[in-house]
Amino acid sequence: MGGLFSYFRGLLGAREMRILILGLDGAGKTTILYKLQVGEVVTTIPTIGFNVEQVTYKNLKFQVWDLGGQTSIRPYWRCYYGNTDAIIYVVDSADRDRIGISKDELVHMLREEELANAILVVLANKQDMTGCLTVAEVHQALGLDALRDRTFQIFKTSAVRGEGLDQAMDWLSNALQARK
Ligand code: G3D
Ligand code: MG
Repeated sequence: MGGLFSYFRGLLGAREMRILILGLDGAGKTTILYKLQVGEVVTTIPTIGFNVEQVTYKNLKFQVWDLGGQTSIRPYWRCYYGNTDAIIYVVDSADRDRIGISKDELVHMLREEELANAILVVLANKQDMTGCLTVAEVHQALGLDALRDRTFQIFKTSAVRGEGLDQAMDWLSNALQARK
């Protein structure tokens, strides 16, 4: 069984679980996917400029795409929201210029009715880079204090070093099992 799925083995055989991995382009989503040794990643292109990376293992499905950019493709995202159990939101902590855009995209996403019950994991990624925002600063910049009625946790990670991913996936797995 692949690395990623070993975190979630307690959820195998349960109902289908769907997890979205989202964030601006360059945040580190694809790096995280491969770091977690997911096995085969299938990329589909439902419409121009909108790649979805998908990994499935038994009843667990992970889907990844980039937020930001063209607003014209937003309506297509909805096709992927349904029955989402969790969102892993990846932030480039070194990208001070776009942290505001990242916040806006997150807020926009969380307003979606179909995502109302999704657990949220925020990964303040690229913590290995000098001058990056601290996890507290990312928390603040994303306005996470304003979250209500949402099971969520933020973690500091360095995808390239493989740091912090264990803790985040363990927490998520436990949170998902708690509501299984
Ligand atoms: P995305 O899938 O969210 O668009 P990627 O992002 O996973 O493609 O990562 C974008 C770039 O950021 C990659 O560099 C990748 O190596 C780098 N990156 C991802 N995570 C980290 C991290 O934790 N620390 C640092 N320093 N870099 C990271 P390239 O050069 O290949 O574009
Ligand atoms: Mg990518």
